[in-house]
Amino acid sequence: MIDAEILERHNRQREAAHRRDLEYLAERLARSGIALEVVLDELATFEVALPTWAMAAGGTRFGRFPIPGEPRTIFEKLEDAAVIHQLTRATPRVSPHFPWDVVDDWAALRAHAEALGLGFDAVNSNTFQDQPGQPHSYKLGSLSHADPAVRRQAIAHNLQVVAWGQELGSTALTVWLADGSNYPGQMHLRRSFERVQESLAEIYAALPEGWRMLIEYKPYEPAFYATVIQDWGSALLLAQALGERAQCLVDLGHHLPNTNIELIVARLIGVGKLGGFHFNDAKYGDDDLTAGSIKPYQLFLVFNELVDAAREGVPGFRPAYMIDQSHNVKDPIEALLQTVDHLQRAYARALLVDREALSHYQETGDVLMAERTLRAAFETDVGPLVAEVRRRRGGALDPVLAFRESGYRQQKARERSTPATAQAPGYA
Ligand SMILES: [Mn+2]
Repeated sequence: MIDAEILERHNRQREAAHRRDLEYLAERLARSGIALEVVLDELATFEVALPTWAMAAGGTRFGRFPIPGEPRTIFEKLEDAAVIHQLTRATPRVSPHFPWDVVDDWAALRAHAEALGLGFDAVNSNTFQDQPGQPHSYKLGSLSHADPAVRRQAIAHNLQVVAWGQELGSTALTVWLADGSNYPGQMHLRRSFERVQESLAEIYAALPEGWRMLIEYKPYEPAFYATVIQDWGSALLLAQALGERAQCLVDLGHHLPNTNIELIVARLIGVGKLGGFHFNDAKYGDDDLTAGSIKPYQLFLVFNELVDAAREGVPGFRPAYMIDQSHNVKDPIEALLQTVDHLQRAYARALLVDREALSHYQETGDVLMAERTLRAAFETDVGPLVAEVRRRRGGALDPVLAFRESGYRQQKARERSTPATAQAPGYA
């Protein structure tokens, strides 16, 4: 964690300017009939889970450039996650990935997280790579594999992941499958989907009380011809066939270029099947860039649908918000601090949309004014709003700068200079 004095000094130095910015914004919003305090209260409810796999430098198939001080174990990843929560006050949970995050002592891991003020969000299974010593290979698929023995192994892994998740207090399983084919003829298109559905049904039937299954789709990669769960339609078919506790997970990077993602979000909300998000951004494919870095207007339009559904009180609407990014050139902690800020800004802007006016313009066919209503909210500088929410909850006015002022990374570069030999808990 960062020294509380450093954080206090950071906020003190910026407080006067921040107050002036906030007063100006409050006055502007009041002119539009929006109460600052109401927006602040709603904004303070926003929480997003951090991915354990994004705490260290990512890489591409060409290479990886590690940074000094990056975490070597799940225990160290949690330490870094705690710093992000300390500065943003919006990331109280982490989403683990198994078997990457498997430990010998689950009670120790849970206690470590609790001591850091963290809990666990959805657990992720992994049947997209082979693990040392596993009897069957996933080279040609897992839950869709033609060989029932491979399917059984993949089902057993998912059940094991759920059991590990129970140890940590998680209540959701995210399934993303790499299953698919690289060449026409390689895989029976219909039967492979049926086999996935049958396999998922076995996992679904074994879900503990209160658990949800989140089904993630992706158009291509690593399967370059046909992916079994390639789009929201496929994920929705599976979720509907499985039952009420199965829902779809929208990873913003898992769409072909120019796809209208907010429309997909609206469709899934409409049928009660929006389970959650993996936030990130993309220019071309599954680029795993910082959320809101490439298409901020799209991110706002997605949040506009979410706020619209929340305001309307759509039954069963409680999507799980998670981040799924790969930080290849930015410091991962800084990139995640920036991501949380971008998400909060998108949410804040969506909260400012004059929904009554928008509805009126939609009903009366005033295209220009309807669009202008959305843009007015999008173009509002909501920086002071998100900073104020952080300040009130004990976070930093400017998380990235506070992080840099703290010298946390340099300190970890000294402490984490030797390769980890064991996943020994770093807490006492
Ligand atoms: Mn994802």
